[in-house]
Amino acid sequence: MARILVTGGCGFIGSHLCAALRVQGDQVLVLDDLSTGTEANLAPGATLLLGDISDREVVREVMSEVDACYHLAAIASVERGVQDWMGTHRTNLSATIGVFDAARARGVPVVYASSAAVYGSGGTLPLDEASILRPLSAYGADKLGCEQHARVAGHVHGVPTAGLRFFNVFGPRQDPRSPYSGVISIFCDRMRRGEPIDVFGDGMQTRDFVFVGDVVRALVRAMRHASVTAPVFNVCTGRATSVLALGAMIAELCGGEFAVRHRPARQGEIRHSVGAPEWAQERLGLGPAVGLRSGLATTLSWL
Ligand code: NAD
Ligand code: UD2
Repeated sequence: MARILVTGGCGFIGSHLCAALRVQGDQVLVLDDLSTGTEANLAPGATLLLGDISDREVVREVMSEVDACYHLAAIASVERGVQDWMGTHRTNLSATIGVFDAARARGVPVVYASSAAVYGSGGTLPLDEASILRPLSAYGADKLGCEQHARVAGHVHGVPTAGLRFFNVFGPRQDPRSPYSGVISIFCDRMRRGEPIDVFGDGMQTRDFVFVGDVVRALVRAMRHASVTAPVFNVCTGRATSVLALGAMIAELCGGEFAVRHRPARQGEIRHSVGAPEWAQERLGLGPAVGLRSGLATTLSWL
């Protein structure tokens, strides 16, 4: 049984990860400030320490009690980075450096959440781990900063890390009520209530939607690959879906019509995003990803 720290363990992805770690018999300590997560998400048997990842003393103290760390706490929204550039930077990059710094005292391995947002635009699709990195948003730039500081953590301080570039993650427990939440949770919630959906821009932008169960499998496997060489892995499906096609698929599963209100395109928005999953699937020993339709059906049945 290992003692594991999960920052952001009361959030969407973190709560699923904590549940999986408990099932495999690990002792789980969650550090979360409940800014977007909820205590109701805390996995049975996990312990919650209410605190801010920017508080270096707190992070140092909890890191001294564990064998490994998953660092997922962040302000997980491109849009919030547009509204509050410095504030999101403090949580998304500075606090991550604090996590690596705390890990170096005992060489605690850290698996952390990066994002497809590091690729930005201009790369050849599908994006693989060697593709050009040109983030368009503060959120993407900070996630790229996390990857670069992970290399420093390994090279200078001997901290083993692995970064996972999640593409667009969806599934149960993604909060549909936050305007900053993922598009799938918002569309599912709206259509369930018979309300129109808002589509930013023309709706022909594409995303690679990956089910949360696949993300958890990648996280669990990635801990074995944490290394001072600071590897990064795509977590994606290789399938691109436009926002309008997504709306149509959810409407079909809900058995109804759907009404669209077009809104101006978001600032800092990426037009097309689809990843190449092969290298990560092979290295991490992962099976094929859950299909979008099947993942959507699971998500709708949770709502
Ligand atoms: P989430 O908002 O549901 O979870 C984040 C958790 O971190 C929440 O429980 C929140 O309360 C906590 N948190 C935020 N700031 C904190 C702070 N200063 N101190 C302590 N706790 C804090 O988001 P999520 O979708 O589960 O995202 C998890 C990670 O995965 C994030 O790093 C995010 O950037 C990354 N990611 C998510 C997606 C996605 O599609 N959901 C895609 C790429 C990367
Ligand atoms: C980015 C990252 C993703 C993750 C996420 C933060 C990319 C490609 N993806 O996701 O990896 O880090 O940020 O958790 O960088 N949309 C609508 N109507 C809505 C809501 C969204 O049209 O009501 C559109 C939106 O304009 C975008 C798409 O849906 O084109 C997906 O939006 P999102 O907010 O779910 O995620 P995105 O792509 O910004």
